[in-house]
Amino acid sequence: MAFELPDLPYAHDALAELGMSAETLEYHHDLHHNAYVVNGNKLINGTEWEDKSVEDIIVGTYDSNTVAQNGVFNNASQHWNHMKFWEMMGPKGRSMPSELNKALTESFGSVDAFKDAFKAAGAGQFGSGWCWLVKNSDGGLSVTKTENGVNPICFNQTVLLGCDVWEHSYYIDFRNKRPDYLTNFLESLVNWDYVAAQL
Ligand code: MN3
Repeated sequence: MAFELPDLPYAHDALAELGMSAETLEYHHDLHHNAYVVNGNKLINGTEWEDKSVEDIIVGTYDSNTVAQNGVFNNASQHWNHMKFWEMMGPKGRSMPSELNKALTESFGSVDAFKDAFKAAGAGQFGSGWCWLVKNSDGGLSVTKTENGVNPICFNQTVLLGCDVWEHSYYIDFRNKRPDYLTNFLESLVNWDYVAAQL
């Protein structure tokens, strides 16, 4: 299926007072995400992938033998990553549902320990990529990080939360301070109701 750029689930300026400016969302959603949609459609048009779901394209084109993924994978995976990323943030829902608090405490010892692990994964990703909270096939939760556009569905994991640590995600608002961006993401931007719903 042709990729389509979804509207943001909130106004471009809805997160500004929470630490993500309208300018960041104009660049990140309207330009960067849109480029993955446009370029992905050019690459899948007329191929075996043009009628497949974005998830099938991601799993079907991921190459576990290389860091340098192919163009179809990179654009499809980044399209998926960004669709989820917009949903994972919001102007409301900043208190954590009790079932998520319980699940995080069971897997990490405490919510603070989860947050420390998530921030360390994001800050420790060398170059562009993502950090994630995932559910494994055994039901346990883990924090992971991936290079560039790779995402956890390549590894049969369910995504609960992800944070884009490409420079385009934070340089307007936080300049080079990626750790501050990650702290603000967890403390002010995450829509914990969405995260809990993925459990
Ligand atoms: Mn991005």
